[in-house]
Amino acid sequence: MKTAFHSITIVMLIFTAAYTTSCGGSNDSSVGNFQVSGRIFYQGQPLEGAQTVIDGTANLRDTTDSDGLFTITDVASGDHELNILKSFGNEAFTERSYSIAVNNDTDMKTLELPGAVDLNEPQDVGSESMLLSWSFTDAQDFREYKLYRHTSSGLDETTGTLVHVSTEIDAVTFTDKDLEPLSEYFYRVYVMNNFGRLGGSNIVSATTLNLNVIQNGNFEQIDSSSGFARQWTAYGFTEDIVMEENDCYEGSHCVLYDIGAENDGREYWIEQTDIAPDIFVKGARYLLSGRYKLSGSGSDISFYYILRGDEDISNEWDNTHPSQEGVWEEVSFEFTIPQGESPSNYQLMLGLIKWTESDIQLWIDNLSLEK
Ligand SMILES: [Ca+2]
Repeated sequence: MKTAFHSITIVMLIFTAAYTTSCGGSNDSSVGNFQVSGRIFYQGQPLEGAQTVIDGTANLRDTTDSDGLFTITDVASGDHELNILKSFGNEAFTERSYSIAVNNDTDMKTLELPGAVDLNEPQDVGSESMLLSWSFTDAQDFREYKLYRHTSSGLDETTGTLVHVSTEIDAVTFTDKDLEPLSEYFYRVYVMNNFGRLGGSNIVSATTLNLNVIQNGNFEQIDSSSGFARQWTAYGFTEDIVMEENDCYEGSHCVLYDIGAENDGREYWIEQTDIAPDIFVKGARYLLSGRYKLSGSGSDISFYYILRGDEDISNEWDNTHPSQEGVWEEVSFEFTIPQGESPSNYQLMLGLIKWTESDIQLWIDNLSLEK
């Protein structure tokens, strides 16, 4: 990069030298007698519709024609900054600024704008992170990429939050972390040189996924020593709670309560402990849901759940009568995490009570607990 900076410094000095006058800079933008002209190229072609402006002054501006030509008149002698900017339909833009010194009509000849950077649609979108990537700039005076994030599409350097700076021209990916679940985020990358912006990308957005508080809620990960689903513990009449590989709702593992007639009135539980306390947002509403399938004549069962911190936070039960035996159905509960609770961890228990004296089989799969 040192070599590139060095050569750009020389280029800028040549520009300055070529247009510097002996009388030196007054930085006076008041009306003068000179004109500044040039021809602008983009990716090897004359660029139409580029806005050129001197010192940001309203009456010292022009837009390039179909041959890429511009002429700004009434320029006073002295040092000025010429800014060239081209906006594209997708909100991407490319720009470059030149320091110029004027003491007569000045033709800047051929000026090339760097290619606008394409920001790709976010990938690997999770509940709290997503991966951003963009195309390389072709600007030889590249200094850094600056990636900004915002919660709406009105995204620029002032409204956005700077989340990443990369000074390597080929370092064009970044995983943004610590995002909120179920939230939409917008991104834009700016390309900078030592003097300012060289362009801005299009704006992309994505919505983060729900945060599933439950680990291994689909029971697909099996502990090799116990043979039971990882993160889960069965208790109560554990000999009747087994892992099943056939006819699961999804994947090749689910939990089967295989209960004989003599077990009427007994309780069967699986639990997940050590749920990190910071995973819940206090005051937020959560949905606990899962799939179940019941067979046997016992259509009268109750699901229970208990969410426990230092003490029970929420518990409910649901008498379930599946509309059709042997068909997967959904069960769900909603609850709110109360304010003021600060347990060291949470514990979630899911239970079953059978009321009738009959053989039943109950499969459960795809448990989730989402904000
Ligand atoms: Ca499963």
